[in-house]
Amino acid sequence: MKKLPKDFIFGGATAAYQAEGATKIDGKGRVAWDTYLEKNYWYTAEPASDFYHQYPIDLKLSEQFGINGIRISIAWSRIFPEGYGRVNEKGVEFYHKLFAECFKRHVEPFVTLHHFDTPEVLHDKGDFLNRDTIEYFVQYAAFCFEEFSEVNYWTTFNEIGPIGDGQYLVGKFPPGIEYDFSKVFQSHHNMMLAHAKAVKLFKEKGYSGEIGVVHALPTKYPCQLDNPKDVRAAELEDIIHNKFILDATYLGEYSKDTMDGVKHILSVNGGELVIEKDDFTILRAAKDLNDFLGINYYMSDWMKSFEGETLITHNSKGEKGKAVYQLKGVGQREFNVDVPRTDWDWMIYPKGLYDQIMRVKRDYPNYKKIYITENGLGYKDKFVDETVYDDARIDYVKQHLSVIADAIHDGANVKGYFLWSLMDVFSWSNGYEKRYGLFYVDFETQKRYPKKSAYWYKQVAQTQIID
Ligand code: BGP
Repeated sequence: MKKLPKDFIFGGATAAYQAEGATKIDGKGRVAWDTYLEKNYWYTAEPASDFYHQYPIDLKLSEQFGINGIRISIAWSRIFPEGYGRVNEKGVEFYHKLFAECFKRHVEPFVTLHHFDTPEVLHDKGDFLNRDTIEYFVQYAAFCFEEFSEVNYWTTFNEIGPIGDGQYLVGKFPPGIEYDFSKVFQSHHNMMLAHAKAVKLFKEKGYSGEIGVVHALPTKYPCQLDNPKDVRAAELEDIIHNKFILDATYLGEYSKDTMDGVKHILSVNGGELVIEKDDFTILRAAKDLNDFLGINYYMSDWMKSFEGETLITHNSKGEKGKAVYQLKGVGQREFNVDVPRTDWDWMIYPKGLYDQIMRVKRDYPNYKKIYITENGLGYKDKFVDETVYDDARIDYVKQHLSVIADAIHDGANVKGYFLWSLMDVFSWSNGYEKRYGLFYVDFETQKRYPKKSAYWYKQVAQTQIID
């Protein structure tokens, strides 16, 4: 029998833009996604899950289903419609009400300041490639720390890695630029500076509560362990997605291995990474101040050597086998390995989560604790009998909880798990068809229906027993 600790958090995760809807009311400013979805996709962020109005229902359900933590993000543009300057009081009021409801329902809010939704005004000026945005982010963070003193757990950013990748490599996030490695690393670097500055400020001002960052950490394996070229391909992929930002977070600089990899990738693909004089001083000042690391983990990848031009085909409609991912000077993802994958070509490999947790413990011993802040199965759920019999999701979550228990047993300090997603939300580049929730959302009526997984999760949360 596998069991998780008594004080373990069994949470559900959400993000403002994917859940709230209400993009045009109560003074909210535009974000780049508003325009980008209208132009490039077959859906928009309206109505999303109408969390802006339905949150009392979602939190009531959370309480009923034993969920004792929720990841929520604040929409920066609800507070500062132009990114800085004028404060929108209605936005402030909304989040106070939302947090109060969380506490009323005994669901601890873990609050993220930025979950992919930079205000459009700042995005248009280069987003985090423009260093001014770093300062505007810190001002926004400072405002939130002061205003929302009821919050106990703060996260600066959600997934600095996938933001850079989505915006400048895959090109499926606004502004939709493809294959620009120098922008990828620059965005990662600048966002890490913003994180470090916000953390330092939080600690210097002596706010109560904890602060950390959420990184997506997909594990990278070589296809053939005895092929040095495959091994190198996996190392380089790991630098792009994981090691660069982990180094920035916990070393306050980039290790020699990391920088060698970055230089190699930029020498092959062109461009540069600009690191200014004081940047490492800024990163170092925060490296030991992170109270926790959030790990989002969905998949692992198998890498093999590749000689050729970059080509990425994003599988946005869940047509299994459509994804192509090969990077010049880096390597190629091999999907044809003996591992199950989702319709969106995400390789399901729970052991990858164990390996990633143990890697953080081994390579970054100044980490204090870990929350698994996202994990879950994207699925084309079938709604029957007013529910979804989502055994595949139960199986997925069970396997991942099980390796978390193993990691704890082996000495890692993991304190909680947030299933993505609490209720169905839309997926950034895949729409409303890719569902993850414990609660099925009828997007027409906005009614919620607990799925089979919700009943299963409740039992695990109550007993801490996984199987
Ligand atoms: C993470 C994001 C979430 C969520 C999740 C699932 O990268 O933090 O916001 O979207 O992935 O991804 P997707 O919606 O692409 O399936």
